[in-house]
Amino acid sequence: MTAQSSEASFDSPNDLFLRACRREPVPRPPVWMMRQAGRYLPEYQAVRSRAAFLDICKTPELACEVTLQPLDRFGFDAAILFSDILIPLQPMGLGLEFVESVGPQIPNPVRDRAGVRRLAAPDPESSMGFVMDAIREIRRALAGRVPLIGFGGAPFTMATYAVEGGGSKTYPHTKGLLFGDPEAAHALLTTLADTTAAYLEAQIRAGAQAIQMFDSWAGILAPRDFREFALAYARRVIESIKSSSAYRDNPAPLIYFVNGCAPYLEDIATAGADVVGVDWRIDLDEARRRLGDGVAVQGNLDPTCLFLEPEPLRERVAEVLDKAGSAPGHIFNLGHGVLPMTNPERVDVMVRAVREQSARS
Ligand code: 1CP
Repeated sequence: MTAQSSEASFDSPNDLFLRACRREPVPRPPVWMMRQAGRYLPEYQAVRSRAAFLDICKTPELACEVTLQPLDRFGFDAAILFSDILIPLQPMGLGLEFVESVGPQIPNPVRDRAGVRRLAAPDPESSMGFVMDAIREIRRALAGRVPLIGFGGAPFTMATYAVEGGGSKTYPHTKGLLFGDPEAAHALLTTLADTTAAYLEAQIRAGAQAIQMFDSWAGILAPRDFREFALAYARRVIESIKSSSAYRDNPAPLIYFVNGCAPYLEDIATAGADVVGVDWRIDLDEARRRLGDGVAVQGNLDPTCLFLEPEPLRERVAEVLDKAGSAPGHIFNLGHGVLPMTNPERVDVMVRAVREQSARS
């Protein structure tokens, strides 16, 4: 187990990530990786062979153990809570199962107004207290080593699962609802936004030091539909969090990640987030130009670059750093989650390359 960062000690906590989120100058860009705990790691598979996925999420000691695994192995500059964006769908009354080699299944999808009216607005502490317990447990275990990121799904991405009943490639039911009954769609998105805001505020109160909102599937929308059905509700969540007492006590930076963000960057800059997560389909110099200097950026190596041999992989890392430029406010990450078939040794190559190349420049 290698690559522990020299900053990551008890006497000098590593706050590079939080400083970069706030666009303060840092000696090198911090690095972490979306889905950094999970199936590509043999030590995660070992825990999974003893416990079902949802049981790991619901058992704070196990969630804590797998959250720390990638930090111990690679020395990332931030930890991310081990959980799933779909957790709130269960207390909302939609049900949630993870079926082996199929993926998430939502047994009671919502496809009409009556279904939207039946949705519960769960109290996060009483219905998802295990998430807040996991956050407190992870903060204790980290003891200041690196900051902890909490997260949730953005309302539109949550709606795709609530309406389709699982993952999808074409989203026929979701688009059917948006275009066929926009009023019902807006009611659903409002409920999801308010549930998400309360849930993320509870995470901040429990000790999450930054929050990432994943809009993994908003990239399927035409620009006007993105503004109406995705951005408006991401903004509603962000405004609610920023006016909460949890945020006043602990102003955790907010990251808004849209997979396939390139068509909408000017709009995304107005969401109110402190950091914008950028996928790999656009270069970071262009993304930064279009976002303006009011936000930091996070990204954006193509996750399949981790299948390359070490030397071409290092070149790809250098390219991302070069496009990000030297202005403050860049957090190195992949452009989407690490893929399950990734060789962990390549992740180590990537992390070392970020450190070495930024030391050179
Ligand atoms: O069998 C298993 O071990 C389950 C696989 C798995 C894991 C490890 C799922 C099912 N979720 C997770 C954890 C998870 N999910 C994390 C924590 C991992 C980490 O430490 O980094 C996070 C941040 C998520 C977030 C998540 N879940 C997103 C947003 C991120 C993204 O990749 O866009 C999404 C879309 C989900 C839904 C989901 N959960 C699991 C799967 C396989 C999926 C995708 C389903 C689909 O194809 O739509």
